[in-house]
Amino acid sequence: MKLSTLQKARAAYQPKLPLGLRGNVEIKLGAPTQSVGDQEQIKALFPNTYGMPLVEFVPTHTPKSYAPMNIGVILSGGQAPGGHNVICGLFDELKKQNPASKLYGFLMGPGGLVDHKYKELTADIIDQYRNTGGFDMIGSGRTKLETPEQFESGLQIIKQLGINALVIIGGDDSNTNACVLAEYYAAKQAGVAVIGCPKTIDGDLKNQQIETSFGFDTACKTYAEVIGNIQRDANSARKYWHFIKLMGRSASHIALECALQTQPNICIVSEEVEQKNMTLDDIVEYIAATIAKRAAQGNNFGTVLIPEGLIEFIPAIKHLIAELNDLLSAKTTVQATAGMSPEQLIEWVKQNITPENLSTLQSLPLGVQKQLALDRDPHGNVQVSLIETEKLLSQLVGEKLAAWKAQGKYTGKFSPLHHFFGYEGRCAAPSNYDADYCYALGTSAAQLVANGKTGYMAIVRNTTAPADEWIAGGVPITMMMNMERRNGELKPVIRKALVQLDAAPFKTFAAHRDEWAEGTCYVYPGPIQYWGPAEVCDTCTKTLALEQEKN
Ligand code: FBP
Repeated sequence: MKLSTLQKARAAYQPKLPLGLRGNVEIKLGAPTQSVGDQEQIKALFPNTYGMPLVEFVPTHTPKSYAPMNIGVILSGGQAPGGHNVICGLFDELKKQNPASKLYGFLMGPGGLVDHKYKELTADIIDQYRNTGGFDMIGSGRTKLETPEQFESGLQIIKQLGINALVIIGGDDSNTNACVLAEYYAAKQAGVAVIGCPKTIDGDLKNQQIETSFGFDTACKTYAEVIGNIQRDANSARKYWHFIKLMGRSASHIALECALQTQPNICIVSEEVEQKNMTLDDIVEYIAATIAKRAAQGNNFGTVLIPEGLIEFIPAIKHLIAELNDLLSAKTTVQATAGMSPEQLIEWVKQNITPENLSTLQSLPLGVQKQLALDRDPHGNVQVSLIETEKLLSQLVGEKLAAWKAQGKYTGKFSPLHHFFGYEGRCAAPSNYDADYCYALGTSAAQLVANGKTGYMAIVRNTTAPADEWIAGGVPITMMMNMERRNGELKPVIRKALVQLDAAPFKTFAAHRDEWAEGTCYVYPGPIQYWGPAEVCDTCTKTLALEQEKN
């Protein structure tokens, strides 16, 4: 692999570790835990991994000896900056504990475990990926680990390679599955631990214990840089309205963080749309009204940030999707629609949903109808990254402005341009924050394994303080679970963290948005910096800073 000059220089960066993970490490156990909801049901489903205590790693003068052990690592789901550093931290700690230990990477996601595709990760491989973006060291995938057949197939290769623990680096769904796997192996006394790591650019895997999921920091800074560049262009040429969709499958954390960093004219927050019971037309009206107000001041340009998951939060569309999910996952539907073409299937769907949902479906362009009715990812989610909400909104806004023009209510000029930022940021070279955070997560994961833990997620807290003061440890995955309806069935899942409308990040945005809408208050954050003053290079996201301020 040919490295760029920047990559070579960046490879030499030594991620900062919390004091608690630097030298000899001791484990401190907290009180027993409870799940965030549905305690009795979660306890019954996870008898071997429920109620375990929180774990913290603290420095000690007493050296400890570690027997050699083998760990298997899996990258699961969408790429997020810093994944390679989790593996590097895991590798370095494992070898530090005992140089005879081995790290195996399962290839292309959880499927690699099931299909026995793996490679041993040696120092020469690891060294090529230090502080790099991407998941290409071992690849990632979205195979869902959920059946006993998959677990048993995994166990065969685990036994063959003498693996003591699996570390699964993933989002909420993957960590839920990691917990199911941990429970399965624990119940069987299979002698293999399962540890999770909180990954996703979406920022929605966070709670009392997890401050943020890794990758959110770098992805948002990357998008904010480009949004800033677009805003500067818009403010220079003064002729385009830019409709910018931002990734984030469900929650609007990325859009909100980018808004806090760049101060656009408009940012839609899905969670607010849902809370205010807004229709698609309400959103269109709000955007069009802002465009008209700016036009009245001679400003026929601006920026609109749109969260990727918006469509699923518009209450009428949400009801429609809920009915479609139940309908499409029912065994009777699978039998009745076997062998149908997509066109036949969509017709069948239209004949089998309630009149109310049918009229919502038919109010949408055909392409969006197909997306909602047909395409699902392996976890049963609508593939929102494929729905062109930015174009849908700008088309509807254009129609509304044209109608207002005909009525003499609007005299501006509306020239929209469209962007979708998602894949551009998911593999960016990690910011110092993500490089450090991920390396510490990997180190923590190795410590959890060394201390005989299973069913835990590696965590690092207090990350708004200097890295020395970060607190590393583990949280039982069952602690983050509740029961939710998925594909027509109640399932134990990690509770997804949506944008809280009463929390500081949204409140800060809401306090300023009217000023940003009519004025031109753009901020141009510029590119991520790796070398220079700490206030430029080592800052966290505004979301995290604002959330932690309250504590
Ligand atoms: P994860 O939750 O697996 O981290 O993935 C998140 C994400 O990046 C979303 O923002 C986006 O909707 C989705 O992945 C896109 O999926 P794919 O990579 O399969 O196109």
